Amino acid sequence: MLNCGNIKTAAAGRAVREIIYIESLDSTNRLAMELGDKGALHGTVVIAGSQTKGRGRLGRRWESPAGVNIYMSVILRPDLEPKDATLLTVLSSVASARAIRGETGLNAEIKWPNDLMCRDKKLGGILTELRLISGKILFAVTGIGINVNAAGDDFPPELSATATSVMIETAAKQDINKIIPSVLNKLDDCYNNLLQKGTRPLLDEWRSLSSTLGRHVRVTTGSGIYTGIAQDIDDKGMLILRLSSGELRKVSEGDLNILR
Ligand code: BT5
Repeated sequence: MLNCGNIKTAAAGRAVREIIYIESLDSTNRLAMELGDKGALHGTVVIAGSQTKGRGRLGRRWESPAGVNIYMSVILRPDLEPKDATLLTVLSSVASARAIRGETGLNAEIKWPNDLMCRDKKLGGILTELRLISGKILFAVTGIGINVNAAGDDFPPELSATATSVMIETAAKQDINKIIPSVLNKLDDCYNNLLQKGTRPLLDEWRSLSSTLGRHVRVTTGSGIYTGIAQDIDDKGMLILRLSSGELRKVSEGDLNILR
């Protein structure tokens, strides 16, 4: 059971302004966008015990069984250009992977652009949504889904080969009440570092947690499919691919499959 009092205490004194916990919700991102539109402050956090319409990218579904995982969205009001907004996904991925590593010892990795992984299986995902006004970011919502204590049969059969959880990987039940404040505190650290020191430390940390770099990958984007070696990410969070022709190509979005 989630203990909001403990989470608030553990995250106290940080950018976290308010934590809203709802037992069952359609989607924490949906509610956070609504609250953002009503003026909710930077650092407002929405957490649900389960989601009936958890969102992935491109209208996909995020499986959100009750009481076992983390479903959390944070409202941010960053001074960033929309073209740099991928950095918010980088931020949440790094904070989540570090929190999982720190609290559970599991070697969580990041697969570009938004996946948390372990042994090439999906442990979680990030969905960042923006509210733009006159070409500027009014606010952003970064949604974090982490499979913590889901058992194999909590996933639908079509995900059984690709999804995993911290409990499955460590063979031990984990304490969600410790992982949530750790993610929030690390998100706060990374955000402050980004403001004070720029993108470099964040991107270096992403590189050290990445399961993608150096691998032979296929990226399916809205404008084409590219195959090559994942060479690096740039200072906006775009993936730099070395194609077999030797040409370097940057991709800003897409689905990445690791080929070998
Ligand atoms: C994501 O989308 O990975 C972003 C997931 C973000 C979820 C959080 S939960 C809190 C917040 N509120 C929301 O409503 N959403 C955010 P994408 O890269 O498009 O991946 C979606 C795909 O992952 C699906 O099509 C499935 O194949 C797979 N999938 C769905 N649920 C999963 C789960 N629980 N674990 C692992 N894989 C899953």
